[in-house]
Amino acid sequence: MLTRIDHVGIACADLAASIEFYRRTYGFEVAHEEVNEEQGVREAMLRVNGTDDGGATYLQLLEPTRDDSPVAKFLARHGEGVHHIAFGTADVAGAAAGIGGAGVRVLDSAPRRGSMDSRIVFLHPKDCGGVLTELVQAADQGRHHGEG
Ligand code: MC0
Repeated sequence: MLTRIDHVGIACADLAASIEFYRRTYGFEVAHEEVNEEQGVREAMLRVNGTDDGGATYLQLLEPTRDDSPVAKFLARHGEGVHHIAFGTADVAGAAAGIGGAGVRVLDSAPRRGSMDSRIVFLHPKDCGGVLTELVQAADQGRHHGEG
């Protein structure tokens, strides 16, 4: 059902400075940048392996765009660091239904738009051993499964 690690989300206070750290220190380059107003983040996806066709693994650097956003709250409470882990699936709604049926709180009643037009659902960290967990269906995985 969950077939790979799609990305690790990392909360940062200054996106440009974090991008520069990952470039200078590890040689990772930005594959994609966008603002997601619904989630309150400005984000950069740094590809670690694979290609941008639904099979890659990324580091996702997240800077809050507003003070009441989840990432702003996380930074205020914990400081910079790992914010969530995201598992890739070909069927995010089905995976969420299965996991929710096992008693884990699913935070989104329907998939929302994530990075690069993916479809995403979050699971409550308190039901996942303290790890905010995201399920991701990449845009082209939907097409493979006839969902446009
Ligand atoms: C909060 N908690 C976390 C956490 N955020 N624990 C681990 N990892 C995190 N990231 C813990 C707090 O420490 C606290 O525990 C408890 O959860 C309640 O936290 P809170 O600060 O009072 O905040 P709530 O309850 O209002 O909201 C927490 C919740 C929320 C996880 C439900 O942040 C949420 O719905 N997150 C999902 C959306 C999201 O994070 N979006 C940003 C990334 P204690 O023990 O101290 O009480 S968007 C994204 O990543 C997209 C664009 C993408 O991937 O494509």
